[in-house]
Amino acid sequence: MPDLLLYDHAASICSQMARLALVEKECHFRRHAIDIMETSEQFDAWYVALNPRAVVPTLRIDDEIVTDTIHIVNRVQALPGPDLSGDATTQDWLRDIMALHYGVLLYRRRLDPDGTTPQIFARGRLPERLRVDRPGLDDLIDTRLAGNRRFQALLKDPVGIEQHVAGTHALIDRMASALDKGPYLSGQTYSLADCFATAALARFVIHGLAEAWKDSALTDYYARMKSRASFVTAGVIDTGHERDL
Ligand SMILES: N[C@@H](CCC(=O)N[C@@H](CS)C(=O)NCC(=O)O)C(=O)O
Repeated sequence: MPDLLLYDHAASICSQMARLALVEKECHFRRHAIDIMETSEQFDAWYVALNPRAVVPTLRIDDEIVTDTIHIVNRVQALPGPDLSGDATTQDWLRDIMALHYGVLLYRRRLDPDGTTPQIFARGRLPERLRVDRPGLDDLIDTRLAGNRRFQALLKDPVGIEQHVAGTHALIDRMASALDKGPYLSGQTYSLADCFATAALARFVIHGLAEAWKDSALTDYYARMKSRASFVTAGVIDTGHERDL
């Protein structure tokens, strides 16, 4: 087995997906925590050299660097261990679960009674600080600032928010329907699709969306996913305050 090192952040949904894939693949791996919140270590030069988009997770496999969660879990699937490939729908599930805007689901609930979202404002200011603290990141910072402006504009648009929430409900319904065919999302055995679904459902629980599936097959499914040892070993989080995400 190669040497595996995952650069991740405990609460990040993408990191939880990658950890679930590694644990379910029965890989021994080490973790290097990247503080993406307080000290913004993802913008440190050494990390940007590994992951030019300055996001987590990143997987090092011996001397190979793999970025992007979908690439990471597919690369993990190619390692020796249980087959997590699922059926022909697996890659669609990975794409569609990843495509949801988890930030909208989080911030639409307005963290403060006065309607402000302090973390977003802080994150908006962060790139400006980085221009001074960590020079040489101008393109990355410009991209982040533009993304933050789009995000803040979206959060002021109730119709846009509603579209994202409706898209989430549609995906929840599709997951529930897929479970009519069998115990797992993609095929008759546990697969990468279940890694993504578990981390997403855990996040939906925190965002108050669990009501949406309470009468569906997802209730039993989520209980089964939670009872797998990987839920704890991979550090999947479905409790706590949104402010900590
Ligand atoms: N498409 C990327 C998205 C990764 C991503 O957005 N990661 C978040 C955590 S879930 C992150 O690192 N955020 C830090 C930041 O935006 O500065 C992937 O799949 O790896």
